This record gives sequence, C-alpha cells and structure tokens, in this order.
Amino acid sequence: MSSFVSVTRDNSVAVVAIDNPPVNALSFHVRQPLFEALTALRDDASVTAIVLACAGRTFVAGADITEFGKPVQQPELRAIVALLETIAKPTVAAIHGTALGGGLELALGCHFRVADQAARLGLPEVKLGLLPGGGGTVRLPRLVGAAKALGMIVSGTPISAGEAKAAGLVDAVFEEELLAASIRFANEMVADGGPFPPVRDRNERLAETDLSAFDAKAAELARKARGLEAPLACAQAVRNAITLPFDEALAAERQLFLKLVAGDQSRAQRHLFFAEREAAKIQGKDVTRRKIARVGIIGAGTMGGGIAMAFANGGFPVTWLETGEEALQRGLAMIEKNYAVSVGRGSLTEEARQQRLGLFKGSTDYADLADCDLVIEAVFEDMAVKKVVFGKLDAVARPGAILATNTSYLDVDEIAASTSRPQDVLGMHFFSPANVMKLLEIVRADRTAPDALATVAELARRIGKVPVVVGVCHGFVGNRMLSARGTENEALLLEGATPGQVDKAFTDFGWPMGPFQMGDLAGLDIGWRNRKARGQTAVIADTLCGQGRFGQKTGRGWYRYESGSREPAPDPEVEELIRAKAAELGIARSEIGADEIIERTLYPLVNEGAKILEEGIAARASDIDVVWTNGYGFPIGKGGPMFWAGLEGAPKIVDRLEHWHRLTGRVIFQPAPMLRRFAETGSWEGAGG
Ligand code: 3H9
Repeated sequence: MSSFVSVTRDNSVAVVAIDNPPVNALSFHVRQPLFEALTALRDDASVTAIVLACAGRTFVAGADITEFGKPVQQPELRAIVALLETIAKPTVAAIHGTALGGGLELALGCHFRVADQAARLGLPEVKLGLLPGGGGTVRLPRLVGAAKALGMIVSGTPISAGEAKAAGLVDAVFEEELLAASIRFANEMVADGGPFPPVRDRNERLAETDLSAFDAKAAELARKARGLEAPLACAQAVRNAITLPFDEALAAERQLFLKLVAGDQSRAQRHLFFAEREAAKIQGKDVTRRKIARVGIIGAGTMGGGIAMAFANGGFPVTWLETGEEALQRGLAMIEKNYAVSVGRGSLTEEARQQRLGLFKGSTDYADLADCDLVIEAVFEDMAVKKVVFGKLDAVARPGAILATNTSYLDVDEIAASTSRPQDVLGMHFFSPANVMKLLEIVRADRTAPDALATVAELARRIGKVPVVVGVCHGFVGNRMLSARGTENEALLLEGATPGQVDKAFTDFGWPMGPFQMGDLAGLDIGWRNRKARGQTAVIADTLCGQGRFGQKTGRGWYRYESGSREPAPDPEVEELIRAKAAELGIARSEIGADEIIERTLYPLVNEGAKILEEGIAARASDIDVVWTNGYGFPIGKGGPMFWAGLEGAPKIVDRLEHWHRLTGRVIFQPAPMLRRFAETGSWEGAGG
C-alpha cells in the first residue's frame, strides 16, 4: 500500500481512499498504487463492493497538470478507468468537493456516483485548451445525453450535485456523512444483485439524440470559439460519441487530446492556470492577515457601485458613503436595478437578492466608516480630491484599517504620504464593471506594509477576483501598456489603414475587439479629457470629439451605429476625415497589411512589458500575462503578451522594433534591454525587484 492510496474494509465493502493533497490530482504516484489496489480488489472474492473516495478537501480535481508535456508514465488514467469497467461487483465513487476533469472521468468508470450536497462535478479541460482525454467525451453523453454533455464539456463549467442528480450523472445525493452513506449505498446495491452495466454499455440516452439539433448547437459554439481549437475538438469528440462505436470514439478522443496537449494554445492556457495562482502569492507567506469583516466604499458612481456589489456578492457587509443623499440614493437604486436584472435572467434567486441588498448600509457621514476594516475610495480621478478624501478617512478610520484607492493612474505614494499611516495605504485598481471583471491590480506603494498587501490579495480571491501586485507608475501595468499599444493607432490611419482594417487585424489575432471599436464602446470623450488635462493631442480623435462623436453612446465615433445598434458600421465621413488630415500633414497614404499593424501595436506592448519588468513594477512576466488576459481581452490561447513573445519569436520582435525605431525614432520602438536578454536566453527570469 502507498501513502497516497489506502484500502480499508467495512465488512465486505472495500474503501479505496486517495490522499494526494492539495486537490488529489491523479499524479503518477497515485495512479500506480490505485491500479494495483483495484486489480487486487477485483480478484478478491471476499470483497462484495468497492467505494472510491478521497481524503482532504476534495474528490479528485483532475489529471496532474504539471505532468502534461512530459513522457506519459503507465498506468495512465484511461487504463484505470478501463480496469474499473472490468469489475463485476458494484463500484461507487463517493464525491465531495469537486470531481473535475480526470477526477470525473475516474468516477465515470464506476457503476455509481454518489455525492454530498455541496459537491460540484465537471469537465473543465477546455479551459486548459484541452478536451477530456480519459473517456469523458464518450461516457458523459451516455449518462446525461449528448446535448447536456456538449454544454458541459464545451463550457467547462461544473454543475452542482443537485443538477448532476437531475441530469443522471449522480445516482444519489446525501445529506449525512458521505462515506457512511456511500458504504450503505454500496451494500444496498449488493443486495439488489444487479445487473450493473458499465457506463460504456449504457446507450439509451445516446439513441435519443437529435443529430441536426446537436450540429446546430455545435456550429453556434464554433462561431464563439474565436480561434480556439479546444472547444471545436470537444464538440467533435462528443459528436463521435453519438456516431461511432464506443471504442472508435474513445480512440478518436485520444487522438484529439494528444494533438491539443502538444499544441501552443494548450501550453498557453496551462501557463495562465499556474500564472494566476502564482500571481496571488505574496512574498513572505508567513505574514499574518488582518481581519476584514466590514468594507467601506466611498463614492456611489458606476465604479463605486461595481466595487460595492463585488463585496456584497462575496458576503461582506458594506458601508457605502457619498457626499449627498441624492447621489447615495441614485447609487442604491442602480444596485437594486442590477440585482433585479440578475433575478430576471435567472442568475440570482430572489432570496439571494434580498440577502445581498441587506448587506448595504448607506451613509453621508465619514464617521460611519469608523468600524470598517477596509475602506476603498472610488471618487473623481483627481489628486487634490483624493487627498481631501484620504485626509477625512485618516481622521475617522480605526487603527490598522486598510485604506485603498481605486485610482487608475495617480501616484499612490503621494496619496499615502498625505495620511499619517502610509503603511496602511495601497491601491486596489478594479476594472469596469467591477462586479464582473476578474482582474484586480493591487498597487504596492513604497511604504505599504506586507500584511496589508497579503490581506488584500487573499481577500481578492475570496470575492472571486484574480489579484496581481504591481508597483507605482503612471497607469500601473495594464493602462501603461495599453497606452504603448495605442501610440501608433493614429499614425496607422494617417499612413493608409482604416479603423476597420486595424480592428480586423486584432480580431483575427483573437482579441474580442480592436482598439477603435473598444474606444467607441468606452467613450472617446474619456481619452479626450485626459489628453486635454495632460496637454496632449490626437489629430483625428480630437476632431471626432470636437464634432460630438463620442462613440456608441452618441451613435457615432470611429464607426456609425445605426438607430441604437451596437454593431459598428464603417463611416465614409471618418475615412474622408482621415484622408483630409493626412493630406494636410503631407502624409502619403498606402496599403497597410495586418502584419505591420501587429508589429506597430503589439510589439510595443511587449516592449513596454519588458520595461515594466525591468523596473520591478511587475514581479514576474507571468503577472503581466495575467493582467492582460483577465483585464484587457488578450487572447488566452496566446497566453498573454509576454508568453506570446516567446511564441512569436523574441529575436524577430527585437529586429522589427529596431526597424521601426530607425524609421520613426519613436521611443516605444526602442527595444528594452530586458527584451534583448529574453531574445538571447529565451527566459524572462532574473527580472523584477
Ligand atoms: C485533466 O484532467 C485531463 C484529463 O481529462 C485527461 C488526462 C489524460 N494538477 O486552484 P487552487 C494545484 S486536466 C496539478 O489554488 P482552490 C494548484 O496549482 C485537469 N496541480 O485551489 C495550486 O498549487 P499551489 C482538469 C493542481 O481551492 C493548488 O493545487 N482539472 C491541479 O482555489 C491549489 O489550487 C482542472 O482543470 C491539477 N489538476 O481550487 C481543475 N489543480 O498551491 C483545476 C490544482 O502550488 N483545478 N492544482 O499554487 C481547479 O480548478 C482548482 O484548483 C480547484 C481548487 C477548483 C480544484
């Protein structure tokens, strides 16, 4: 027996328990003893049934992702599942926590699956750029039907034990202690006497499939895949389960899996899986966390509202402060409306809505923030205004309370220095809408205390955010790089491109939208105001704004939006304006290809990332990837800008940046030393501070 797999007996029922913390992944050191234990129990006549369970916080959460890309060590998962299916006595998977990926596939090898009420079950491989490669695509449809399986496998979203029971995936959900209930269930099955067909032989649900409806659904999903291979492979594999004999479908699944696991997209998505977890770790793990029970939010605008909802959704009581009663009531009404919409859509129950609204306490008096453990300021983006707010906060907040600013650009050191407690001050840069967007840049100021930082990083994960710690500079990691990405936008237009061509180069790359469409969505007036404040100009964008063309909200911007539509239509007036400005400036226009658009926008993006790394504003290259994939729509199949730089070829990027630097003299094209080093060594290591 091994320390990772143990076998105990409850009379004639054998209990096989996997114990491989933290999530019982099916590493080689689990698979081998598991295979041996199951073989022995199959052949042991004194055993009448087998319960497969897990120690610790969860059932098996999948294959061991760290083993992908390395030579496969036997026995692999598929062999264990196949072995399970040769066992004639009842086998029962007892599921608590999460049965995910290979974990659920293992459970699908059993005759029965039972779960506790809090369990969740799913095949999330698609999120790693994969498909279930342990028979999940051929077995799950046999239990839940092809349409349901398609939805689960292509989305990767786990379902609750209750839903799994209704769908036919689990046979019983227990309120009482799971192991005892599972053993009782196993004994009942023994008494029942069977027969117990393995899942592979249960074809009734498959026979019900409406193939043309299935194909229509699969085609719709393919349209949404935006260049990602895994969702398409998932749909193909489930289709094979319907149309091919079991063994052929299984073999086809294996081929699809091997292709995906060796591909760049899955490598990129696996990189992001670990990058997100790494980013959440704060140096000095041992620092104690401060207790956060109540959160204060200052400012009842859109941003403050989103932040307040994010905390209420995470179960935190919120004190919400505004200067005037009217603005406060407007904010509260906005939140009520948002929650009502969620109830209408079915994504929130009426009970949960009531409960969340009950967490809000509105106030117009700073003194009411005195019992808050964390206060986040989300007021107007102006240093003088922020300092006044922090001055008032400093006067009322309890000692040790964490004081955060939601600024997108301003100097957090300066804000901290305006208080008597800079060690408690940091930035929490949420992205709009803050109750939806996952990214949170946590800005570490010069004097921020490590325990304040660690507390906020942990808290962020508790409210479902992906935290990344960044240093102080104009725009932090995300917005500073965004600015580098957009520097050439107008030059590209003046030299011959149209907004539509630039945006298409972006969407072909895998972005959800290009920079001009994004500008129209966000509102062109925001950038205009910022430029004016900083004494900057943008010839075309400024002219558009001067004409009141602020984007979607005014029906016109870089594009035209006919009668309230959100679909951008090319606007000949804009193209004429671009031609006229180019002529005025004496710029000859000519065709600009997609490659050049990428070189002049995304290569500077990577270059700025390298500078950020060099300056220690980000601690790791992978942190930058987490920022860009979670906050700015960088395609996950390319792993974020710093990972993509490796795929694209850093020497090529350096070479082309040098070319554009020679041609234009613009500083964004000057290759950063860190990028040059990456081009030489192939590693971003050794960066950061
Ligand atoms: C698969 O199964 C393929 C098969 O179909 C075919 C095979 C042939 N492997 O997320 P957390 C680590 S693909 C290795 O912070 P939580 C994680 O890196 C797999 N390591 O905890 C972290 O390490 P560290 C399909 C893993 O409570 C630690 O565990 N399954 C794995 O917030 C804690 O993780 C999935 O995609 C793994 N499979 O969430 C499920 N999983 O402490 C992936 C986790 O060093 N996992 N680690 O940073 C999850 O979704 C979440 O981890 C889970 C727990 C919900 C389970």
